[in-house]
Amino acid sequence: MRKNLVSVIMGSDSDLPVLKGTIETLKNFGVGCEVKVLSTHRTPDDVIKYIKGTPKKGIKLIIAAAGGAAHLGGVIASHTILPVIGIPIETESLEGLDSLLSTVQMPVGIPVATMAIGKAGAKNAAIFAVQILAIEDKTLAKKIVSFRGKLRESVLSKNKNLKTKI
Ligand code: RP5
Repeated sequence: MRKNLVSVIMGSDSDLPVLKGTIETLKNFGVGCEVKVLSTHRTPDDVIKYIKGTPKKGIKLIIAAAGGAAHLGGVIASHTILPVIGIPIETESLEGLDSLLSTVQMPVGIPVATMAIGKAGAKNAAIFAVQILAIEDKTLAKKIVSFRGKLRESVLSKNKNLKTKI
């Protein structure tokens, strides 16, 4: 495992079951991450303090996950020039549409690269982070190419026994 290049921040530990997909995917690519629970609304000063310290630690990318009035990604993006990837967490009341809109609808100048709601978004956030790091890292680029190859094989293999299912 290399040094921590990615910071994974979630608004609450109740987000952890979804974020496990992010952490595990980064681990599978051999990318180390620092994981934090920090809330824009419940710990606003601590979010800013932590974010200000990330460049010194060698962090290159921030992944921010939050649900409901999900301001975490946007607030983080306003306090750093590191790229921020947002994961909208599914909610009971609005199924995560609230989280999606709060994360994605950023004003011009302060973007948050917003993924899909929930588990798919959580895994894609990690893959997207690896793809960004792969621009300058040939080993990671090879791993992404091999990952894509496996995806292809897994889809095509479904054709083998298709006749017995229809
Ligand atoms: C957000 O509020 C968190 O990201 C979480 O998705 C949601 C609910 O938090 P808890 O009330 O479960 O702590 O800030």
